Amino acid sequence: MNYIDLAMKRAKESNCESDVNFFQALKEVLVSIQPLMDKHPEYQTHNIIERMIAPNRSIYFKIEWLDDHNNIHVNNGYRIQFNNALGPYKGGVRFHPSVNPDILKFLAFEQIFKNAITGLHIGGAKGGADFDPKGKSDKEIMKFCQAFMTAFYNSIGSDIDILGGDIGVGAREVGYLFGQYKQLTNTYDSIITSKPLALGGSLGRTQATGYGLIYFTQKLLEDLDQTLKGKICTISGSGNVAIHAIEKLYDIGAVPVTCSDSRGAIYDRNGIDLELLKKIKLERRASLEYYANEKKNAIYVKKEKYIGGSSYVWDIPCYAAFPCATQNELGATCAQKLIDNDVKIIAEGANMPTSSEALEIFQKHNIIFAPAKAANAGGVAVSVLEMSQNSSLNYLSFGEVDERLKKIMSNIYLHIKEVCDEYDLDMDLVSGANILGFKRVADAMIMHGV
Ligand code: NDP
Ligand code: 2IT
Repeated sequence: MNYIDLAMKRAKESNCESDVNFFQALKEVLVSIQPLMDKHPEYQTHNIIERMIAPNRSIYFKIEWLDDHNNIHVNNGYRIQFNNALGPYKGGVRFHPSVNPDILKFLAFEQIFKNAITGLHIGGAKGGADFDPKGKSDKEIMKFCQAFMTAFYNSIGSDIDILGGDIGVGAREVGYLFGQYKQLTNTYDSIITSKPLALGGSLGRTQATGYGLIYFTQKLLEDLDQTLKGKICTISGSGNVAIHAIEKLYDIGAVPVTCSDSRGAIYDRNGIDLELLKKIKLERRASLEYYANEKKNAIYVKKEKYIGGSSYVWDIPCYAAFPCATQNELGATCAQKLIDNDVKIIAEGANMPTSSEALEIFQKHNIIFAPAKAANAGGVAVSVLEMSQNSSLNYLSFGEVDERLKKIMSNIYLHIKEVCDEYDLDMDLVSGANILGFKRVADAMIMHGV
């Protein structure tokens, strides 16, 4: 049995297989690094796979908090500090009822390679809680964030582990988390990014993931003598990533026609009304149903009406599709529909939004596929710019951050392409990204010694 098969077998035996999301992410990485392993037997000598696929530390904690009616609630909190070979742990925090150890383990595992691919010196981590921010008052959000931070603040630090935003955690939550850390430690230590500007946040961080996704896609298409200009694009989600991807698509002359949330999807054939979308999702934190109430030409389809459980977003013919909501939102049926409608490129804004079966279908049809690890790395990259501004006290303008983001996304593409050329992978950017990220972390682990 070869080394990779053996590592998979051991992972299964240690119950990884029941962590379905983690096992999916793990399998994708391990399958694609075979050419790297063939070329570098030293990774087997150093037993790198087995060492890399187990988290360094997993912290599980209880969060007790009081709602506005003085009822006491208990939630589960987690921080998975997966790998710090390249630098301090770094990764977002997710507040969503679906959060569990499996989901955070897959997110932290993906984060290791994404962070490595940026070329910046950060390790990989992820955290969160099974808390549902929907319907909570501002005071309840504050109370929850304070309790979350109190439960594990002594496990983080600006050169140990730096938190960030993710689903359900934006500038408001980051502000409360940071405030509580300051209160508990009497420091202004930069232990979290995506901070509000007034608390030392970076200009351009809010936009970075969505903008970076489009910069990456443009760079890749440029290489193929193609462009997004004038093209119909479909986007899922309507949060931070989706909204800023839509904004950048308009900037470059593309036509984004869909968005979605956890309750339904919108198709607006003339292009999504971005101002209205921002008003509904960012100001009112309301359902997309209001979009259709205000724009009579738009079609709103409730989730219960999706055919075969496949989001209505993927029924719409498009040149490029950008899944920007959540993991495994784009399954085999959606993939087949996109192909039947002649899609040319898929670029992942969310983390692992494409199921394994859907990815296989895209690969079989030679659809250009930009994996999340590369395509959505602009967010964490600008988080590192935020950390650097906090420590140097030298703050950048929006234009400076945006220029650096463009450069980072372009370099990510060029480095992945170099790996693809070196290993004869043509445009298999999934394998290229996995090999690039894995190699950087593996080399650092060897240098650290056992
Ligand atoms: P937000 O909380 O801002 O938005 C999430 C969006 O996805 C909302 O529209 C939400 O709907 C929708 N959504 C969430 N869960 C589900 C679900 N189970 N089914 C359908 N829709 C769902 O999060 P972000 O935009 O920040 O994150 C989106 C994705 O991008 C995630 O995968 C995240 O890990 C990834 N990502 C985020 C980065 C960042 O910088 N923020 C960086 C890199 C990746 P509703 O409004 O109804 O809740
Ligand atoms: O998945 C991700 O890269 C993020 N949620 C951003 C993490 C960060 O630390 O900015």
